[in-house]
Amino acid sequence: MASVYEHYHKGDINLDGKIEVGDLSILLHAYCSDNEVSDINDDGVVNSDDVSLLLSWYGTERTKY
Ligand SMILES: [Ca+2]
Ligand SMILES: [Ca+2]
Repeated sequence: MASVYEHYHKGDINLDGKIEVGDLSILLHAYCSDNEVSDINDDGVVNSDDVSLLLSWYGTERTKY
């Protein structure tokens, strides 16, 4: 799969086209795990770095990257 798709997929975890509370909720539930979908920056762990990345996109639409 193309990396642009992965990038889009990473931020919009629940795939509804927007970065919003649903994505944040999924990410926080996966906090400290190695959940691949919630590991936005791909460093192998879900932590504050991923949360801050998601928050930096919060409210934006991710229908296209
Ligand atoms: Ca979403
Ligand atoms: Ca991470």
